[in-house]
Amino acid sequence: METSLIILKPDAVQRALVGSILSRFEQKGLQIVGMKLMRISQDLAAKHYKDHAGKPFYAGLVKFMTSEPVVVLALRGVGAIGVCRNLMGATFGSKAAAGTIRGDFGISNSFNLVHGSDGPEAAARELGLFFGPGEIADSSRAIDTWVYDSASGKPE
Ligand code: IDP
Ligand code: MG
Repeated sequence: METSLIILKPDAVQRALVGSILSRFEQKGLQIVGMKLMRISQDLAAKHYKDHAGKPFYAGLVKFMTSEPVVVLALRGVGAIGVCRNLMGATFGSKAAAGTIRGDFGISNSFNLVHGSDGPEAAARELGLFFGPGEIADSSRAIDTWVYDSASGKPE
């Protein structure tokens, strides 16, 4: 089981696409184990996007991400980090494949609706930035007996 940090960016909230985008993740079988609406501070944006500091789009990215509230999610599932990236699609809305969140809901390259951790190390770091102790639920879901094949003793 993996947990990924997902952000429904300010454009997703302003365009009233929170429900539609969240449905994509839920319908796939991912479990919501953390969720909150929040305004990202300058400091938090800088920490979250530290690897992009100095890039031409960095200032605009921080301005965008701090401009209006976002919905922050912790999503759990088998291979959740890669599964989420596949559901999101390529970075640029104009290039993202049809059927993906970015491909279906947007066309902008910077206002691309959703952030998702890009690997286990990033996920651990980002979950720690956005969720405090006790804010991520450790509960099992009734439906998981049908979402996964658990005949071997572990979900597959
Ligand atoms: P990702 O969100 O698909 O992981 P990253 O390369 O990590 O893509 O970039 C972080 C965010 O910065 C993107 O989601 C997008 O909002 C923005 N961004 C990335 N590259 C560009 C660019 O070339 N122009 C404008 N915005 C960009
Ligand atoms: Mg990234």
